Amino acid sequence: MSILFYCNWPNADEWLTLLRQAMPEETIESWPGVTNIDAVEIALVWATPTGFLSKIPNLSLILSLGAGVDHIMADKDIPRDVPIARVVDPIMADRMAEYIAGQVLRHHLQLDRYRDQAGVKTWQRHFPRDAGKTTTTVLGLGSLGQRAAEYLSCLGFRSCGWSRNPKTIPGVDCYAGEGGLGEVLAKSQHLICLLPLTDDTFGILNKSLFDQLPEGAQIINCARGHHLQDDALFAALDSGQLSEAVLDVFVTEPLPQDHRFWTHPNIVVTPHISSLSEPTSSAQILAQQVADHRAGKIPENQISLDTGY
Ligand code: OXD
Repeated sequence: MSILFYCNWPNADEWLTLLRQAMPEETIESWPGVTNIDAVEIALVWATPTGFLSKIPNLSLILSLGAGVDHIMADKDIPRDVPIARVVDPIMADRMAEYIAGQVLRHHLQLDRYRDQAGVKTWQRHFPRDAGKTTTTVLGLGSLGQRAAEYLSCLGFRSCGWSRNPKTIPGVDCYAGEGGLGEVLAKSQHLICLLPLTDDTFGILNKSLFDQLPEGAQIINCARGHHLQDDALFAALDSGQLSEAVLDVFVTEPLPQDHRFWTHPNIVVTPHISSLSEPTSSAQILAQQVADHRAGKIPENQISLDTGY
């Protein structure tokens, strides 16, 4: 019985080598070089085409190569009885937290302003708001969101977090549900989106949400491009309701050359690097999930088909 590996990332060969090293007893074949589809029991995947997984007759486990599973859930034909799990890698959580802390601090300390001033040899000081009087809010308190909120708390910000269901995280003020969202938005100078992409969160970064933030807030989207309504963002930036948007994820990646995001003075574009997967450690985590499944145990970080995360 074999494992199918489906991945179109530029470093797919490196992943395959590391996965084979992490589970030498398994036969891992990379699509399209699979010799016998009937023998495939486990699929390690990223962004398979619609209907692909449902054509594997003896599939008993689907593992996402990344933290997100929206690339699997988007396929309405996925076999409903096959468990799906995702990689939760502490290294990725640290990378995400560092990226977010960096973007919040750059904005908070007005570092871009000094870079521009240096360009015209201007010596002018701007006093930052105290971190302790500045609220940062992470929407989505999964493993990545929780780590980011903890980091911001360690940096001295008033760190808040919001999730659908109540959570408790030391050092973080946690809000939940519809009511909690309005309450926390009203005080968030920095709003970070790390929500899973589901029917409920599609387009959540919209006019109504931006209007509830304090004027001049910064938003950071490290979740998925579909969380954001582009026209609402441009309007909020142009009116000053938002001072800056940091975007690391896009509906189309790479971001097309002619996209307006590239040229807006208050949008920072990065190429989906906020939490790059680390194949060395992720291969070990995937190998453990495979071993658990082979031993008849529920693999860690299984997702629910009902909630989509
Ligand atoms: C992921 C991602 O989901 O890189 O892992 O976006």
